[in-house]
Amino acid sequence: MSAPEKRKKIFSGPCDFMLGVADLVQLPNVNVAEIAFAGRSNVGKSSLINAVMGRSIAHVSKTPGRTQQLNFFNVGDHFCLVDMPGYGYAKVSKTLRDQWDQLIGDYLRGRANLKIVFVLIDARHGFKDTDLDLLNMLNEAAVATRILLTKSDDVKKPELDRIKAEVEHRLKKSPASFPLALPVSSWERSGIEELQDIILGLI
Ligand SMILES: Nc1nc2c(ncn2[C@@H]2O[C@H](COP(=O)(O)OP(=O)(O)O)[C@@H](O)[C@H]2O)c(=O)[nH]1
Ligand SMILES: [Mg+2]
Repeated sequence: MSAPEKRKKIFSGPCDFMLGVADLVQLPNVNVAEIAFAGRSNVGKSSLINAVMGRSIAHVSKTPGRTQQLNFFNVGDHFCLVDMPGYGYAKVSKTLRDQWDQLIGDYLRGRANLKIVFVLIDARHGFKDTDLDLLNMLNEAAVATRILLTKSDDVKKPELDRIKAEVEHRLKKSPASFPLALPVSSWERSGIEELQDIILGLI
């Protein structure tokens, strides 16, 4: 099967919501590869997941910081897509932040089939402290990580190049992370096929 055929088969095939998990005891048993997406609230995670899957599966929210659960989707029994709860929203209480740390920490340590966590970073701003906290957790758990620079349509090329270089420089301190960041735009659908191919290479 050619690469475009394979892409079409998997990313246009069935994609079913399995469950939302707020507590680790509820984690499903998954026999296929697990592919997760994480990022600050409002970074464009839902839009990107929808662009990758070519349909609306993740809720594009105007009120960030609310979903505190891991959402599992079964993509045609080929892989399991995990939408991780957003973080870094200023108005969230310390209790909720602690819950997030606990849930994500336990999740990252406990998943044998977790192939990669894509960490979404706003191409207009680069890393924030909370992103670096997550990178540290991913390193400690030795989970493969790859940075996606979202909303790249909204930054001029020289600025995008500058932020990308800055992010990649910081990644030298993150051995679990792939050294290059991939710019994406859900609005212009740029970088989406590359991202699909990365996923196909892991499942
Ligand atoms: N310029 C631009 N804006 C985007 C893009 N993707 C999402 N957004 C906007 O960013 C905001 C947050 O998007 P959403 O997908 O809900 O982010 P989430 O909170 O991370 O799930 C919304 O206003 C989107 O319209 C993109 O590719 N380019
Ligand atoms: Mg969202």
